[in-house]
Amino acid sequence: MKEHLLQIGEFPPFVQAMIDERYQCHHRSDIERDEGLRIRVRGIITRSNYEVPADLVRTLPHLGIIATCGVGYDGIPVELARDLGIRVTNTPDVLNSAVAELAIGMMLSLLRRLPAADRYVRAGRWGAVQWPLGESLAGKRVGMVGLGRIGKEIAARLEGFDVRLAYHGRTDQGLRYRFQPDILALANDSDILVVTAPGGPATRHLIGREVLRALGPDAYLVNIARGSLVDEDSLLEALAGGIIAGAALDVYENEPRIDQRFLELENVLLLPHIGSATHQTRHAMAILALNNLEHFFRDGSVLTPV
Ligand code: 8YV
Repeated sequence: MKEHLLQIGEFPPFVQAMIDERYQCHHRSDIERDEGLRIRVRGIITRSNYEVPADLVRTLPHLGIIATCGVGYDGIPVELARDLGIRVTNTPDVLNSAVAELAIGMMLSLLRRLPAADRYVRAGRWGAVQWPLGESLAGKRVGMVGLGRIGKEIAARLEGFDVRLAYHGRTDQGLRYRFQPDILALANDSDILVVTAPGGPATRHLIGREVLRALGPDAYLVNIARGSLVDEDSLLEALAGGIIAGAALDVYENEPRIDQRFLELENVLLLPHIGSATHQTRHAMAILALNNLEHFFRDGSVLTPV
């Protein structure tokens, strides 16, 4: 007999097939129609870019585990889950490379204006209009805002690009990269500021008007973490007003209905939250999430608790 799960969010077809092979999945609309289903739900499977509402969790009397595909859990009521004895699991590490690779691609796309160069060729402008020079990544000062698992993977890859690395975070980790306890000082001393810190109330709008002004008119912002870390009104003002040179965003305060003002700007690269979006990575994340569920239903244990 398959365990019943509440599924929040859409999964790639191959992942959905893996889930359906093992579990009987219901969506929120199903359990709102049928109270009998509500009491049968013992687990939630979700993705880290979806929210698991606290009021929903409270209505599932036999819920024992919330398993997310993703490393972030800022959309999950973790404290409530803890109070109710509900395990919460994520999928750390298996997505580090994919996210780090994308961050490097975002930086190169910004500095060499790769999307605009592609459009220039496709528009038949090559030969008619000279393509403007870009910026080298080599020699740049890169400031990492947060140096956790993913930040360290980005930094390790950047070492091959002959950049100067520094980082801001809660503590000095004693690494070979310079620690900067003051985020304004880090921004002031960076050509590229890369945001990799976790989302949540503690980091909301960490990147605001002051940090952007400290970053300066020849510098760039890259956000591969969570939209909540950046005050988007300040960012939009900085991009439109030349306060910073440009930005590359994979995450936004409101996904997928992002602030339409971004679409009017040429100096921002807009990606649709694809940090972990590779076949290999999503497969590994699904396996880990399913292994968490399997362990829990077998003996109450989990592999990667948050
Ligand atoms: C997930 C994310 O990787 O991992 C995270 O925290 O930001 C998300 O991109 C994605 O939703 C796959 O489940």
